[in-house]
Amino acid sequence: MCLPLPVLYSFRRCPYAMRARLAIAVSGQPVNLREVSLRDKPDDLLWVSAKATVPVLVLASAQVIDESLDIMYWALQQQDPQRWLDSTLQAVSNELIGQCDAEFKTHLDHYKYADRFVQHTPLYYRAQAQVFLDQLEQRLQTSRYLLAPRPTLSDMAILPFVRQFSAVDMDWFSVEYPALGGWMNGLLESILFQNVMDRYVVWKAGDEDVVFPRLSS
Ligand SMILES: N[C@@H](CCC(=O)N[C@@H](CS)C(=O)NCC(=O)O)C(=O)O
Repeated sequence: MCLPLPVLYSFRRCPYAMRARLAIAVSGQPVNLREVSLRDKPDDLLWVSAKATVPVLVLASAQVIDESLDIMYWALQQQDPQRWLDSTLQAVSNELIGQCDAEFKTHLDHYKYADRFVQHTPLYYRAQAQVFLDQLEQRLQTSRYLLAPRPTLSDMAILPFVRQFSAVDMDWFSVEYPALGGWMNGLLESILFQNVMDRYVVWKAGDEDVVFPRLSS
């Protein structure tokens, strides 16, 4: 008997959901995707995860995984055809992703929504975020990807956040971060990234299941 597919509650533009979808897509493990409106979250999501952030993955066993990095690990543990997981890189990978999710994400939000954080100017917040980005730029001077000559977990976990940062002022970003910009654009142009940015209509209870990734893509 076939087990039902895991259910992924997702939001297309959320960087955490993007990283989860990247790992799910590369793993080849299909899921039923439920696109969520953050302003009107479905009860089914609130029931399985009281903290009600996306992404959330509900396995056939009813186990709930509600942290994006844990979803990435789960997917890659099913299958990791591009070897994103590399135990020799795990410590440095955790460190880099940890910095992204803590300090950098905070500075990024302040920079992106500077009109809501008027204690400082946008350029102040941008300079704070740059501490992390400078580190990435430096790594990419000597390595094609952040930790290896091929993409690994940290590239894919960090990419959606660099993308968000770059979009605030793309002209400035491209000049300031040539290596990081090249790295980002190469990954954004990949079929994999394009697949994870497919559009899904907002799910509501009773809707038919929609499989991610789409077979045609
Ligand atoms: N630590 C969580 C963070 C997820 C998160 O904050 N997602 C945002 C959307 S990008 C969210 O769901 N926010 C709740 C809301 O907007 O109501 C993870 O890594 O999955």
